Amino acid sequence: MLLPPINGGLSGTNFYMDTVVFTCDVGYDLIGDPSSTCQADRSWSRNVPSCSDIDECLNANGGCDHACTNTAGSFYCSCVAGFTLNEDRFSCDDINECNFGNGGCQHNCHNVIGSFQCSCMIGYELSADGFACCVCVA
Ligand SMILES: [Ca+2]
Repeated sequence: MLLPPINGGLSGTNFYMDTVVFTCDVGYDLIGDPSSTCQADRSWSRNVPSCSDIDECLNANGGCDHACTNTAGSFYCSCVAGFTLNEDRFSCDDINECNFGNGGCQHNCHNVIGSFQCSCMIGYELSADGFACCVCVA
């Protein structure tokens, strides 16, 4: 009896004139002949095909907003810094850092797409760390 290709399967029996049909798992392309027939001399008419991983990222970036990473049998999307992957696993939304501990800003936090900025109340100056506010020393 033939063995199925790696990452695939087969159906059928190995009696004379029987045809075995090969399939590949989701995320794999079948390379070769999809079926083989048992012949009178007990050999098979075709070689077992192989199952090759589909690089989903090559086609329209896999549908990902930002980064697409191909994996064996699948792929996944990820987002650049400052963005979070939505529940649809494809699209990326800006993270409003100001909603989390005021973004670490001592006074005011301003969300911008992909980032955020701190600012200080009148009479204060933003310190070099970009978060703390200090009294202006002229
Ligand atoms: Ca893949």
